[in-house]
Amino acid sequence: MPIDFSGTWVMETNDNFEDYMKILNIDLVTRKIAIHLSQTKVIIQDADKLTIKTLSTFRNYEISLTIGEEFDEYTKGLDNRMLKTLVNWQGDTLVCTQKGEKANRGWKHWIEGDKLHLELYCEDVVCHQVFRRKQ
Ligand code: VLZ
Repeated sequence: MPIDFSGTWVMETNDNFEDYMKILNIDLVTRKIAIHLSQTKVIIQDADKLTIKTLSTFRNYEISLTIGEEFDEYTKGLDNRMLKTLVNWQGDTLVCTQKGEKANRGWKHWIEGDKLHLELYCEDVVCHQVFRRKQ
């Protein structure tokens, strides 16, 4: 029985997000805005179905997927690329691979205590974000 990521999670730290945006070729003006945003994750997990909403005052981003099934992801409002995306369990960690123009792209979500962790990676860049559960 895998753990449940469902809930609303508020950003506490966002390490190296600037380099992650740079490696995705996000323009300077957008980066200047996005670096200061508090992001909120709203996750709805229902058996093997997953919806992850990333909310901010500037831009929102949402994906819905079935764990273990590859889907087409269009990163609209982020770097606007087409990806072949696959999310799987690796123990209690959700591991995502995003195949496309950029090498070694993906992310991992895991929970430690009352904190939700997210590692976003692309090429040799890793961004680490931590969220706390909203009561
Ligand atoms: O999250 O891939 O939780 O999609 C940043 C929104 C969203 C703020 C970053 C505006 C998406 C940025 C991170 C403008 C450039 C991501 C996945 C894992 C789910």
